[in-house]
Amino acid sequence: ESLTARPDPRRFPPRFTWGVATAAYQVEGAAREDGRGPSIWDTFSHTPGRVKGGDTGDVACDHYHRLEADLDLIASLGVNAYRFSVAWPRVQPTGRGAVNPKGLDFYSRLVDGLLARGVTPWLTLYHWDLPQALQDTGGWASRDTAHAFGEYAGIVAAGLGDRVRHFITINEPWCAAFLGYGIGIHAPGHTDLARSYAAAHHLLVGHGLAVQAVRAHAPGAQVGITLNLYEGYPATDTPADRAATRRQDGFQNRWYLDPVYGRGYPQDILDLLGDASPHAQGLALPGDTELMGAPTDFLGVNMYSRAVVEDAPGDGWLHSRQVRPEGSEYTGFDWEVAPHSLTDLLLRVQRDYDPPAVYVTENGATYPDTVETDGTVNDEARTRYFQMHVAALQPALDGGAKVGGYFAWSLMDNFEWAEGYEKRFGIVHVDFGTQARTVKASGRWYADFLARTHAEVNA
Ligand code: GBH
Repeated sequence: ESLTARPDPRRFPPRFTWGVATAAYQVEGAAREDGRGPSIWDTFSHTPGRVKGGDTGDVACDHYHRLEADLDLIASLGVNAYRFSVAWPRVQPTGRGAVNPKGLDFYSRLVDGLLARGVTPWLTLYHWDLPQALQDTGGWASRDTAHAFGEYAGIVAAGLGDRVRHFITINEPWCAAFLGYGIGIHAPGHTDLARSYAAAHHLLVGHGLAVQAVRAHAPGAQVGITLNLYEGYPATDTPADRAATRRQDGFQNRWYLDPVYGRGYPQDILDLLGDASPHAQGLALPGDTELMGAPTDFLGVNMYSRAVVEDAPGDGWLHSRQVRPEGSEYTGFDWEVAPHSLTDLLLRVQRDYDPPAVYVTENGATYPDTVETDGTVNDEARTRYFQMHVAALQPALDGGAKVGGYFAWSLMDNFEWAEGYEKRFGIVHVDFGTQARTVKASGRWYADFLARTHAEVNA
């Protein structure tokens, strides 16, 4: 496939959403200020050995204290949307009960600051920072957490819904469930397959309850969920590898897409899971299929790479394995650069689920950046990554995918979860010693591209 494509700014629809994205724990810092309670990521990052270099989100990008300057930075890029997440433990320090007004006020100021600069806020309710008090009573493995999440969603929708018109319930339930409860590389760090499926189920139930709460407290707002999806390709064109790819797709993609679109869980994966399935564990209650399938206004898709899959009999319960194709380009996580798979993915999702709209809510790449002596960061590889993936939206739009927008991950370098500060995804460089922000070449390219988009549209 061609890795040289450049997007044509004139070919995007006039009202296309162009944004940048962040998440609360990754950028805010101020972990103990203004009444914020501890989250599972505070606990996890302060547990020795969990995060590379012992890094924590205590300070991160200090965004909490640099709000006005960061708002100016966002506006300077020329984006028309900003995706951020609300830290649940700022709003409800223990995940339940009374609202902490100072916590909600931070997001109110953020929203007002965006609107004053002509930038549309896209608010994610949950990007992994569960209040620790809720983990102490079982976390997402407990159904009570889903109900608490629904109440919290109602609080945020009531408090900000007069100005926020786009809500994302949950960011990447696969990561929260599988990385957090299945393989334990994310908070809360458990390693139990059955518990990861309990968590996934309650995340999806929580999503449904949050959709209902947003509908009730922010009438007319758009609400959806963000899934991390990987299009799958068989390593060889054999029935065994095709079947393995289908299993991988069921585990990674359909397990979430099917319930969100009202179909309940895919039967092939239920069969493979056996005792670990939500049904076998007695967790799927009457009405859950409808709840998880509560109608949404859009699907958020986070896409970074693709999956090339081979049959691997005896390898775990999925009997499949991802392979690393030779001759491909890779980013700093050793993820294959596969922009064509974004086109395939968007067309496939439209064909199979027919969402009313799809937004790429994250896409980006990590590379080891070099700061030049003049202070610039010439991140050519990241720039090309963005160019190719934005270009990959065009054939998807032409083929009928209802793509409404695109958000670059990330506005700025930040706390990259278990990788700490070593892996940089920003289009703006952050010096974590001085907190100086410097727009990278990729950021300058994005701003220039967006300026041409608007210029052509308004011509
Ligand atoms: C997204 O997750 C997140 O929403 C965002 O917060 C994050 O910063 C961004 O991607 C970049 O990672 O063992 O090779 O899988 C995507 C899933 C989960 C991918 C953690 C990287 C660890 C490295 N991410 N994972 S790997």
